[in-house]
Amino acid sequence: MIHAVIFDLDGVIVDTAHYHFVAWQRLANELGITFTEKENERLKGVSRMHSLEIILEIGGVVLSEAKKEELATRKNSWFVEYIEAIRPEEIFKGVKQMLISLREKGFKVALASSSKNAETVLRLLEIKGLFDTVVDGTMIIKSKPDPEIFLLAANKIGVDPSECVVFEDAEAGVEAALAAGMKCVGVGSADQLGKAHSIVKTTADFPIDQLNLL
Ligand code: B16
Ligand code: MG
Repeated sequence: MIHAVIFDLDGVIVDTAHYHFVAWQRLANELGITFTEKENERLKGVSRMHSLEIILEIGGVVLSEAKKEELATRKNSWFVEYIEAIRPEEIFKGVKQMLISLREKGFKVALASSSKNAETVLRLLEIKGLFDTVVDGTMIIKSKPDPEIFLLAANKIGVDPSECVVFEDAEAGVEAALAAGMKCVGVGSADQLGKAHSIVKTTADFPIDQLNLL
């Protein structure tokens, strides 16, 4: 029996993935690295520093740890600037109602985002109160595809991993959910998310009365 639903944030609840891309591309441009939207797929769900390392690898650039810290901080300041304008209307269609319905039906609802900015985004979207627990990038050591973030979320709501369904838009996130022993609904295309138990175009396309059929 499924007792809990765990949501990723970027790309599942709101399109902050786009703001991440714009900020990373700005940094890549400064470094003389061509960074495309296709390559950006590799960054989804992974930590800030790991994202920077992927971009440097694409450009064949090697930098000191101190320089990498400086660049990651610069990218984050742009990202924070971009997301200041986020409004509740930007929540993907049907998702807010989905969160409300899940809790009405007795499911625990958790948020598990690799982002250290997740609290800010939830505040701007005015949906923090719809989650039983929020786990973000400030609370974990290993980011997705490691299962740590989902196992921590399950632990906090007191539900066994086998009774959780994860909604994820990133390949690394699907891998993390499966490694945690959870069911996973991929949000996006089968090319990247083929390992998920089910794939939908957008989060609210998944009928919640089918959670136990996954
Ligand atoms: P930050 P999610 C992830 O959020 C993003 O998908 C990923 O692209 C980003 O690098 C990561 O958060 C860290 O974000 O720099 O804000 O700490 O998809 O797990 O909600
Ligand atoms: Mg995501």
